[in-house]
Amino acid sequence: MRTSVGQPVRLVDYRVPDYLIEAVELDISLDRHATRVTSTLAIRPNPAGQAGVALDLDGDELVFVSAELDGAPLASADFEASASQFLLPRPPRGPFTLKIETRLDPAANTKLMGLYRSGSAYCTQCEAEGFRRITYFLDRPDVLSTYRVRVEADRAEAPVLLANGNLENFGEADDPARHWAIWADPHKKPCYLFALVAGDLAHISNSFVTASGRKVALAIYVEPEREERAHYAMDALKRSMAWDERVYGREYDLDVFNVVAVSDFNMGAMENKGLNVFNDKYVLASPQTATDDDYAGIEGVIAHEYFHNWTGNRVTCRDWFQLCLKEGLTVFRDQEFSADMRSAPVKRISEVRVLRSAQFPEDAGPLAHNVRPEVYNEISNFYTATVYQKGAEIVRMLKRLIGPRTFRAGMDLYFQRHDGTAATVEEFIACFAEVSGRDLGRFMRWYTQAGTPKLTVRGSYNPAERTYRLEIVQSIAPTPGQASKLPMTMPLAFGLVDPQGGDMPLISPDASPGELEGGVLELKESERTIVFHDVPRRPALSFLRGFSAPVRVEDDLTEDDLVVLSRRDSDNFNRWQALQSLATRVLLRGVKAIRAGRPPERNAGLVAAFGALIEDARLGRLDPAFATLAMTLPSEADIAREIGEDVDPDAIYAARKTLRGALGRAHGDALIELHRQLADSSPFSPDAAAAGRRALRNGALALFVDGNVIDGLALAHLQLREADNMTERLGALSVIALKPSSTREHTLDAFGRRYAMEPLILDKWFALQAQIPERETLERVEGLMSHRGFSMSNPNRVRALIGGFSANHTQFNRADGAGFALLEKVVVTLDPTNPQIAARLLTAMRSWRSLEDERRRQAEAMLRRIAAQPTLSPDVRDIVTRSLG
Ligand code: B3K
Ligand code: ZN
Repeated sequence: MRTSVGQPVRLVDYRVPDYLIEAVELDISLDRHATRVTSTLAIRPNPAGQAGVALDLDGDELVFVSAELDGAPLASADFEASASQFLLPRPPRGPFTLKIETRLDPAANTKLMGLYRSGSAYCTQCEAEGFRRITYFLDRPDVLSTYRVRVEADRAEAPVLLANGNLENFGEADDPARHWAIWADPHKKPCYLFALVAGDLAHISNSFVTASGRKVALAIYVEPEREERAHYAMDALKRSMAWDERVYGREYDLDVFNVVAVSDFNMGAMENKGLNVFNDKYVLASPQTATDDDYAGIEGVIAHEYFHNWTGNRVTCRDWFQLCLKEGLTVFRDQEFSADMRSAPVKRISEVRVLRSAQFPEDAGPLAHNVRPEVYNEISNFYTATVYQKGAEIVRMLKRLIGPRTFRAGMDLYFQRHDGTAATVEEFIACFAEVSGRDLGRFMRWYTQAGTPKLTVRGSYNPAERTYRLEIVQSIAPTPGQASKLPMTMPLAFGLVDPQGGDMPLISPDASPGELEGGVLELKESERTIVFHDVPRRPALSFLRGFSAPVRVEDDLTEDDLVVLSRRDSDNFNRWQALQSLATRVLLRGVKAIRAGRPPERNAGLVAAFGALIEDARLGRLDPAFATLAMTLPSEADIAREIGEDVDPDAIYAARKTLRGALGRAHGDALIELHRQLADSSPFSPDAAAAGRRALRNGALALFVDGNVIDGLALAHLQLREADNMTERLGALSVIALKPSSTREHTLDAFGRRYAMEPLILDKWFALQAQIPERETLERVEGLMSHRGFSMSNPNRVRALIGGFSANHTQFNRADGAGFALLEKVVVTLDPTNPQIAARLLTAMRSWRSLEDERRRQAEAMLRRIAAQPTLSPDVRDIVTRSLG
């Protein structure tokens, strides 16, 4: 499946490879500008492929040096080698050995794909198509090989030499200033899982004994002096290993497991076999440098990459269209892990917030695509919220539909049947169909139809008959290339909440036997009506408990129902949802009022609900982490998404600010008391309970400030001075930064100076300033681009400052287009050096069509200016073309 530039790759064109590469021997002699790579490939024709065709290996910006076939140099007439291809037009009919030498310049590799330099170390990133930037290869995930890798480097420059698998041998090179190590990976793997790291790195070590009694040596490598910050990641790794054994029966399968943290990385982390490479943001933590969210992020990403060892590595993907097979499934597994480690309802709410804020807009805009896409121009652009988060939701629904025991049986069958192979989504689903005896054909549509389904839900109570009638209709709006959609199977968890307390029994002749036992209805068609009997009084419908399907719901609940649910629902997710829905209604009316020149209403129900919430939190009747989320109003982007069209960000901002002000004023005393009560003098612990209390304390402070600016800012300064951890320090700094005051600039400067040598903390400082909802923010961001701590070549810095600015709803979407123009400048500047990050930044334009006229015009003009650039990377070209399409 070689991609010629500009040619889309299509799922229907998949063909098995014509050649297989059984074994790979790599000899890599590292040098900053002239690394020599000798690759010896044991190749044989694939009996299932076409016989006698040319061998066509992928390359990308490679410098060819020499080639040998079965030990003899190849004559120039017998092959073709260019930067992007090595072609053997007439390969031998049987097995043969091909040896190719290439030369690389890692120091000049700014794309951070292939072999590159990060700080003083060499490292690699191969997924999806980076291996071809190291050597010529069949760079596709269905070509699985064993690897033996000799790495050689200058001893002083790179005392540490790592690659995948187990360490086989090491020694001194002919040149005594250099040394080498040989790593061998016995497990067959696709080349995207290849990794090599070399440099002057420090490490911490530990060990894990597997369920069958094998001892695995664990190590985490970091920049020297950073070792102390790696212990939490190590702890998370050991918990992940134990969890995968306990919950999925999956053991680790090598003698060593190494993790390396690097500071220049295009993504979060990478699951290379036995040698995970991480963005240092997801490894390094200490109470002084990391927030509780950082700790949770580390736990989740460490688990995610570790879990890939089975879902991704042992069973990999046949082709990149199947990406969700490893990513959606592994996200689901890491979500379950974090839910087990922390509070499950809080975790679920956080997941749904991410899904709604990142995936729903993608699914509703021009970049919408199937969870399993059918065509792509640039695969790097498909590592999306749809593939990851919606992909995880599909697995979650599957588990709910067939039950946990059958789900586990299906997973066991999947591992047993596909271990050591490259699988497809169909093969995955077939395992569950087999163990459950169900036809999952309709369920498969979740993979093949883009767009978020909408459920219209109507409930009516008949007091004379004591019946409650529930009608559900599903519909999906057209998405690019898909005009009409078919109904999809989904589990709908629900309950009928008695306003006097408790759930009512679910009795209905319309349900299939056993269906209602777990309070889950299965929707299979576009409509379903069900009548419940013996319903003593009108219930409040608690629909889509636990967010059992990734859909939008349009219901007919009254605001009184929402208040009842927010207080009484046995499902914590829906208690949170009820308050969100109530606040959303109030905010939508507020936006309308503001646009019509009227003041927004003061909603007594919502004010009272917040009062009850704060009171419950103060009396310890609520999990603090849950109370924090319940107290968080829908974001500006959430409200924009609800409005859907003709969006005016300034009106949204004003409505939200007014409401927060009213809530902060109405409950000022209670908030200040809650804040005081949550002060914690015990030693710092990153555990979920302590983190929840800090989150609530920050939340109480922020809401208090919104209603009581002067007293609030004084309290924030006090918290900033007294804090002994980054969560409270940053919580205080945020409220100070987001409000104009005479002390703001001084406070921000002092923070920036204090952490001048801490890039990951500066990222927080960049992001925070980029989010200030004021007109001057644009100039501030431009100024920060020249800050000593900022670098356009570091993805974390760019994501913090520019990504942070694109999330600033009022300022990025400024009516004069200056916000879009800033993003344009960055995208065009970054594109030649790091196209992946440039393309990713540009996806901030994904909802441009929902803006009001003037802003929409400005957004379109910006996209057209980028599209008109004479040279663009395939990455940015793809995003801009689809965004305009
Ligand atoms: N599999 C990698 C992502 C690779 C992205 C390539 N553009 C990390 C992960 O999802 O675990
Ligand atoms: Zn992943």
